[in-house]
Amino acid sequence: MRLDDYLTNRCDDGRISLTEATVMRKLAASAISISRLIRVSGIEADLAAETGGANSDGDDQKALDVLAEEMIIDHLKHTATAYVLSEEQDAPIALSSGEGSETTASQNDQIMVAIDPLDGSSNIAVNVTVGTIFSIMPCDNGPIPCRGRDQLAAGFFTYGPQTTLILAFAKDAAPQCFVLDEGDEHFVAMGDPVRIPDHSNEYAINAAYAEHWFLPVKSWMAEVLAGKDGAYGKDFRMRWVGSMVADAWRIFRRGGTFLYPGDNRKGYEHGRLRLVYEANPISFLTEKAGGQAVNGSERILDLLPKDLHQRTPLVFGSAAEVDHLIAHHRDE
Ligand code: AHM
Ligand code: MG
Repeated sequence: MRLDDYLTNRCDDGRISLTEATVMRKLAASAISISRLIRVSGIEADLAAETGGANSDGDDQKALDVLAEEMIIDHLKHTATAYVLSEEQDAPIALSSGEGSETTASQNDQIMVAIDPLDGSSNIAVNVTVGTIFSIMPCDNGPIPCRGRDQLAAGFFTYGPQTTLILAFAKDAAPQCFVLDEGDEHFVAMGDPVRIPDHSNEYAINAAYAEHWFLPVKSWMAEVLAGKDGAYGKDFRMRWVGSMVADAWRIFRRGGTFLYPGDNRKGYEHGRLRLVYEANPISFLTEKAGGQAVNGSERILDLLPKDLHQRTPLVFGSAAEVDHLIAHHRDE
């Protein structure tokens, strides 16, 4: 089934509003443009941008994450999106739905979209998967992000060997995966709704920071490394792409645990990932898929964002494996 029909069905059965369907169609259209841009000119454009380069016409070239953000904003103009919150911007971007709006949303229906336009963008120059993360939120009191549990929808695209999408709306029982197909014109549903297996023997963490970790993560890691003869009682494999979207896609397809904890490097006390742009949408999808997402001991979706760019430690994935990590935090 095409994404278009999938959204129409959800509108028809009242699960989502026309506003949400329209915004999702626009996000998909912008992802198709970003995917093409990366394939055609990704590496050259990004390298040129790093050196402040210009193209053959003498135009300044922009880094791909800025181009990706511009594409998304252009697509969301003339929808009921009142604000875009972007990881790349200090302040919310106000959009006026105004004339030519494709939905008839009243002021009350207006929504807000938070985006990480190109997650893992440093990986483009080495031809490794990157992606776009989005969160659709109500916009009742201006550009103030809601708790993760109150998101209307969330998902992410990956631009890798395949261009993919995983998506869930608030009233969905589980997320659905899509792949870009049919001459790169349409997203098509892949298989059944997503369910993350409760158990896994794969984890993802940047172990280069091990000496800086706080005690709960150190003691969890010691158990993991002890393998089947230790307290955990099983052997593990490690995977770390360095693009959270790529690690997350793998976990949604076959289970596993992802960790970007806080550590005692200056500025990393709360990890690296942003609550509004990264942790909330990933955690929304994770819980819909039967997994768990926490900052160590607290559920990510219960955290109240205090700052647009606030960071949070993030652990998500297979429910039983995340339980182990939570137990280490309680023990400390
Ligand atoms: P970004 O949004 O600036 O791309 O940063 C987020 C990325 C994640 O995709 C990835 O998991 C992490 O940063 C990698 O960080 P590190 O280089 O510290 O391992
Ligand atoms: Mg990111």
